[in-house]
Amino acid sequence: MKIAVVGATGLVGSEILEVLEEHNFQYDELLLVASERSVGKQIEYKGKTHTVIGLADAVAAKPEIAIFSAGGSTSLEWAPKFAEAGTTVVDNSSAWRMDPSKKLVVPEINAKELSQTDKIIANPNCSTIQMVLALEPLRQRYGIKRIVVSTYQSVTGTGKAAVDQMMAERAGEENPPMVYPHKIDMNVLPHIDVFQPNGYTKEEMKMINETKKIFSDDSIAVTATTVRIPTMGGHSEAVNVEFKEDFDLDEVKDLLSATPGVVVQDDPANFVYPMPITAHKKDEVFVGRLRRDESQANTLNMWIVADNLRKGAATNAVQIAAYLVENKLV
Ligand code: 2RA
Repeated sequence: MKIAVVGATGLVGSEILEVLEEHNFQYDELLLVASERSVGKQIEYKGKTHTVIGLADAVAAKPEIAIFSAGGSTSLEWAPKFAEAGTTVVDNSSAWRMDPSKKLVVPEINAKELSQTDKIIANPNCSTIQMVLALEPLRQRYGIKRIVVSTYQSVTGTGKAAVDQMMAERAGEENPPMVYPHKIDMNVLPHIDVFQPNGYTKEEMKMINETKKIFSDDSIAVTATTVRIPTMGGHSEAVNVEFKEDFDLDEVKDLLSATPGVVVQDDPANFVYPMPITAHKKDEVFVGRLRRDESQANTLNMWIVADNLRKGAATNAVQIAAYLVENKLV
């Protein structure tokens, strides 16, 4: 088993390496791949020095699996080349997510749909993954009519340069390089990714469209407001979900507690609720503040937090890769 990590020098790339090690993912050879400017760079990993190679060399090496986190344009150009060489690509970018011929996979929900013929598999957007994972057991039990979500997203979702902007502002540096159109430290930006003609941002449209695709249900109404906040540990989401049938709050807690990958943290009397600072570096999705929306029938309010670089990116991708291996799909 030869596995390639494409974009190995980025924030998500290094998280993928950590998760592969923590999950004890078995391989014979690991290829660390990056763009031309990082080729030749040495990376210490699991007591070994790896030299970063370029994309063409990685295609020629014919790995069984390539986990991509190198941005949409790299994926569009290179994922098909890997696929043609027989490699199965698990792609973290948005390039293939809404392509009807590609599967959009959260393993706990829809990995069963994967087959040997899926050579490019899309990893959903981070803010979508944590929401759908927490909603899935409730969807199965009560059916979902409508979701209203507002997010509070970590700067790590933008990448290292955004973390640098925030930390430079915090340190009081004059004129730090700006990734966002405004200051991010001590601020909140109701703006993630590019504004669309309908007034929503691309991030908001990803949450809307990807949710329907993962649940294979276009009848679910979804609306989203996505917001960047000056934090690093993970993304938080206030979710208001209207079910088709009425629910019992204790049953909701039991269903969520029994869901692999979901942890309920809901003890307001003792100030226990999910937070990015406690979700940081964890693979699970944390759910709390569970309460009935008293303004509308069959409607629940919940607070969902996950490390966006873990379940929102690296962990989900590594779980897809593990599923492919376990089920002999590569
Ligand atoms: C963000 N969803 O947080 C993005 C990263 N994929 O900006």
